[in-house]
Amino acid sequence: MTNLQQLKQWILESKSAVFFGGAGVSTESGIPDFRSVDGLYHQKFDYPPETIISHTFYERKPDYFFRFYREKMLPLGFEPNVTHKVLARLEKEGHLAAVVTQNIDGLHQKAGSKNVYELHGSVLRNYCVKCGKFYGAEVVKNAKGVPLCDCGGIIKPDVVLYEESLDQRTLEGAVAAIRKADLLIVGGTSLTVYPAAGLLHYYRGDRLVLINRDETPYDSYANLVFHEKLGEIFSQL
Ligand code: CNA
Repeated sequence: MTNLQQLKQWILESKSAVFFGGAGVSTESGIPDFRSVDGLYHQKFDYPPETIISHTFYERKPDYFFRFYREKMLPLGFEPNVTHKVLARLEKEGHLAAVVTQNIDGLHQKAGSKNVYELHGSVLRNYCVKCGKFYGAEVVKNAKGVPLCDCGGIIKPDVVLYEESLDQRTLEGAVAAIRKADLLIVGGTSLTVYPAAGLLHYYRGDRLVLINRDETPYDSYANLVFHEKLGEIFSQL
């Protein structure tokens, strides 16, 4: 049996699979990831991206933060690709219980997935830090400089910055789904950003599948490894 046949069989047999993904899930929609050669980390800025996307930097230089955020982190106008769509279908068919994602682009929901744990938040949700009023992404996109609420407070994207902690309820939901999973498919993530990458350790089963173009520190833990593009695998599922 080939690895692909094995994966297909495991999916068919599964009733509580979880897909755990990262930026590589959306590169085939045209959104660059952070660490590939053509990703964000290889472009030139005055500061490294980790510095700009940190809470300290956001507090100290909000105008610079929002300039970078608008230009590089606000993925609006993109469409789900085959991986997002097949995952939504597998949920409908009763094989997939949840998607746990490090992405902030909202494309899983756009593809139809219902049970999505967004570990790092979403650019589609934005709140005034003073009065809590909700704003969509367009207001942030179209603001000149720092986006401001009617009350004068800063409109902050509901995105987890470096130095900020993950939302506790989201984290607990993701952990519970992974604990219960009879199949865990991990894809499009370098598995280097913590605590997200550590969630893999909650999986108890022996059907851990890793689909990533580049090698990851967890390759040796997996029961099946594909060093291929997600689209190539998912278009065959
Ligand atoms: P990463 O560290 O950039 O790693 C991405 C991984 O995906 C790399 O190992 C690539 O080899 C792999 N990859 C890229 N394209 C494909 C593909 N088509 N098929 C298979 N593998 C592919 O990204 P992580 O998600 O691991 O890092 C976590 C960060 C990135 C999170 O905080 C995200 O919020 C953040 N991020 C999100 C987006 C988004 O929302 N679309 C975009 C860029 C960065």
